[in-house]
Amino acid sequence: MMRKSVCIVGLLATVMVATLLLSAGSPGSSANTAEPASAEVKVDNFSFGPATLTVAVGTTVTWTNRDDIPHTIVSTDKVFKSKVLDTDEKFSFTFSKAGTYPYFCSIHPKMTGSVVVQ
Ligand SMILES: [Cu+2]
Repeated sequence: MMRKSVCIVGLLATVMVATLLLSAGSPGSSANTAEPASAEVKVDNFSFGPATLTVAVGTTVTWTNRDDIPHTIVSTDKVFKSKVLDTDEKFSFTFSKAGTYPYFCSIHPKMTGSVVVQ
């Protein structure tokens, strides 16, 4: 009796180890989907929305000009700089280092925003 139950426990343990090995071995897509790889900032009505965006390291941020006036996205610390974006034009930048990245519109310098990368 005792021997049989030990045997079942051993079998269960073997199955569990095998399952763990199988799930660890497959290059799962679930591991990297926990944090968003992209984020959006809308440029509209002379402002950035959200004005402060917090993202994880490695995130690509895309600004889209929803205004009917041209704007630019220029990093205060010269990390990135867009061309003049007309209506519905986009600019993307991938943040590979943690930090705070303030930016502004060079046409309307009172338009400011920042991206916090952590
Ligand atoms: Cu502007």
